[in-house]
Amino acid sequence: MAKAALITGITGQDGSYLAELLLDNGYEIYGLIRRLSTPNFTRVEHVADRITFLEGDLTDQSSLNIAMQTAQPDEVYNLAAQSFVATSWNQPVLTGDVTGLGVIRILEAIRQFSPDAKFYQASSSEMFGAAESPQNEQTVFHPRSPYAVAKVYGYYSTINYKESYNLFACNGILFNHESPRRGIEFVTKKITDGVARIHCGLSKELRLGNLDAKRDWGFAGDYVRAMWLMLQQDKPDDYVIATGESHSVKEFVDEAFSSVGLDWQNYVKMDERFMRPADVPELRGDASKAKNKLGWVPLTSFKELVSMMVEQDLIKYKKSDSDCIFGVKP
Ligand code: NDP
Ligand code: GDR
Repeated sequence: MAKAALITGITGQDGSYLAELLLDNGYEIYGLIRRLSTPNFTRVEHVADRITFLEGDLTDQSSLNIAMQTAQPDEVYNLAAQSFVATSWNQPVLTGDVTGLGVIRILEAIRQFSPDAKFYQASSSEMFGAAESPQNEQTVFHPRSPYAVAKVYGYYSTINYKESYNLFACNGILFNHESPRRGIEFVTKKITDGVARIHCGLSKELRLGNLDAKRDWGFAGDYVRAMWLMLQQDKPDDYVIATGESHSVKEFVDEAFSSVGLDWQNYVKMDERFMRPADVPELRGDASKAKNKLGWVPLTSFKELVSMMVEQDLIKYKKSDSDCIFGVKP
């Protein structure tokens, strides 16, 4: 019989790639979606007819209970979150509620209605924050944002429910992963979209914050494979997923502008509005445990990632190789 999976955050970047992977593996998929005045299926519309969507919200316990009872899943992937770090200073309470308490709510729904389901929690390298690089599963957390603090709560809740109720519950501690489907406010997508707009004459400049921050950037398509692998093991465990390489925002900018033959220094402007009250200087993960135990390695290089994203954004604005559509909005 086909396995059933419930994915929260299915309309997000990772949810869409994970849905594709699980469908390819013959799963029956249930996707939790929240009620919006304008439904947002952009990232999953190509597979929407193969997914059963269930209405629910991580802030609403009863909706999670109903979703769990309806789906009776073998596997639950909790990808939903208020995931934008910068917003977490403007909406710290909401971020704590969705990104932190939301994890306990979904664990409670599993405990009561589907205790044999295997659970994946989308934990984050942001939990390491100010800790020295490279970071692995033993590194002590030093979260630097309300988002990161909420993720630490979700991380320990996942371990606590495993220890208290013997649930099969895993944390994937994923470092930054990007793709052409990345939300526009995240720095990589903002840069590749900006490069495409400038290249097509739709913009003259790109305003950014801290160019010195370093991140370990991988490709989301590679990272959802690691999520799935964690739930195929005999025992639940926690894993760091990363490429092991870090690059500064400036290096990402340079690579993206160079790929269309432009010098970034002529276009990029520093803007205080995009600086954070407390930033994370460098994240660089050591994913040796995932390599040894899951057989997981990233397949996409930094250069391939940047060029994949720039290329997709150029297609969005270009009519042909030499022509750009004027006035198209991102
Ligand atoms: P996105 O921001 O692209 O997607 C977030 C998803 O959560 C969306 O589907 C969104 O729905 C949903 N959501 C938000 N609030 C609620 C709520 N109250 N109830 C139900 N659903 C909600 O995130 P990513 O795909 O990039 O990330 C997936 C997960 O992995 C997140 O938990 C993120 O924090 C974590 N993570 C991400 C990393 C990365 O580099 N991408 C790295 C490490 C961890 P809607 O479409 O309606 O807004
Ligand atoms: P991050 O991603 O905070 O690492 O969280 P983001 O792309 O937002 O920022 C990365 C770094 O770039 C610097 N930066 C800017 N960031 C944005 N968004 N906009 C700018 O203009 C800009 N200029 C410089 C930031 O200061 C930061 O240092 C992502 C999210 O996906 C989280 O959900 C996830 O948990 C972590 O990655 C791992």
